[in-house]
Amino acid sequence: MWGAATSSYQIEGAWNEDGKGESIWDHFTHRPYMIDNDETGDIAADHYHRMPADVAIMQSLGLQSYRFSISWPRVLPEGRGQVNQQGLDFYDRLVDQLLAADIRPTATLNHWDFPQTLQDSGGWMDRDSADRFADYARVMFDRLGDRVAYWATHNEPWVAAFLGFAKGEFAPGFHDVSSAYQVAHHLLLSHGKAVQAFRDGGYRGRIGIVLNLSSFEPASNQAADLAAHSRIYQEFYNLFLDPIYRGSYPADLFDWIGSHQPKVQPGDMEIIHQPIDCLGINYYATDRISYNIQGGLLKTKQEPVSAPGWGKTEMGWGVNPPGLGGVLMDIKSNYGNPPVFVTENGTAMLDIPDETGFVEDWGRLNYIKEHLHAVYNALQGGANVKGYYVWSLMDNFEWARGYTPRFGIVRVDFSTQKRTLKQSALWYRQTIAENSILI
Ligand code: PNW
Repeated sequence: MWGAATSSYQIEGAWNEDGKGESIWDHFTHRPYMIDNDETGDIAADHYHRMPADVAIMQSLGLQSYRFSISWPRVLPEGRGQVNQQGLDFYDRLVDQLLAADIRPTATLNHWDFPQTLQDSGGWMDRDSADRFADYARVMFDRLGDRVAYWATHNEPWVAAFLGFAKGEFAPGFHDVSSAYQVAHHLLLSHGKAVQAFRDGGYRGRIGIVLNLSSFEPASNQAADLAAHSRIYQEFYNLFLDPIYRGSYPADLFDWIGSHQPKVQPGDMEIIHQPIDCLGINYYATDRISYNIQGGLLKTKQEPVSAPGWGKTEMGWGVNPPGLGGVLMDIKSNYGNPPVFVTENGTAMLDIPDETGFVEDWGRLNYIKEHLHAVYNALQGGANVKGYYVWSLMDNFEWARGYTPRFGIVRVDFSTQKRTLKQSALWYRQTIAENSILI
């Protein structure tokens, strides 16, 4: 299944229209110096007002599925209680337009734009957030559950917990590593409760979670580097995959972090350990891991790895297509070969438009092509890959980096909101049409 992905805060704009409540990303971006050039998602790609035209672009590309996310405070302005009918209607129309265009909707419930009202009373650090999330999930299942093909509870809980609560680079911008582990636990607990609600309601479609699974290589075969690699692997993989697939947290990592361990109540692990239908994997890059005395709680250093001939992207990330194959084979071997989707893969490279707005983005095109070869190889190796989504359908608000890094296969001129297909989009359209990786 060929697709493309976006997220609500990164494209919608209309941050305070039609009854929408404030999200932690609205709040964070409105504080000075939190984002490059003090940019915000107030308008973003104006998708909230241009949705029908954007779906027409998807249809022209021949997308078979579109992965979007739902803004929780657009639907529940206070995070709980009163439903904002206009917000709910927007997603209802989006789903209907997608189906009319023969595009399967894949909806993510939390791509980080959490309600500020709930943040003010403790947010994800508060255990109650898990029940609030399940209530919100139920509202969405009730309205869209008859038409959405795939649901994801959370997008990249590691990023939400650690960049949001330990490193402070993302909203809500806290610096407290203990909170990050507690938030990770509450995100998992809320995931389990939402899956339970989904099963109890007997809705159509399937449900899972999306994780950011980079590939990690130890810098050497010395014991200190191997142990450092193991800690990083446990933090990004086992911390989330083990509770879901095995019902336990990684013991070695928990010994290492000691007093930073989250509080877990009896019964929590059973709630988290629910069967899920599929796993979403976001893959961008590979990092080389070494032991480093100054490397934070885990005492590690991460350095980007690039395959021969590739430099670094606009994000400073390396490019290593075989890494994606490695991740897919890893999940196959260690977690019982579940159905997986590559729910994000793509790159920000310097785009230089011509006077019509067209971009010959051969670098991005080659990036996508080589990663598709890696997916193909993993399929040949028996990995259960069901689909691939390019990140991203269109240029958008790249979080703390604002509008400078552009990930789209469709260019957005943010001064006019004009959309122009890039070379990579033309190539992707043909690849989808022929169901084969074009050289
Ligand atoms: C993912 N990191 O985010 C997100 O799901 C997207 O919203 C985002 O636009 C995309 O990747 C590109 O960045 C990440 O620093 C952001 O490790 C940062 C990191 C990882 C993933």
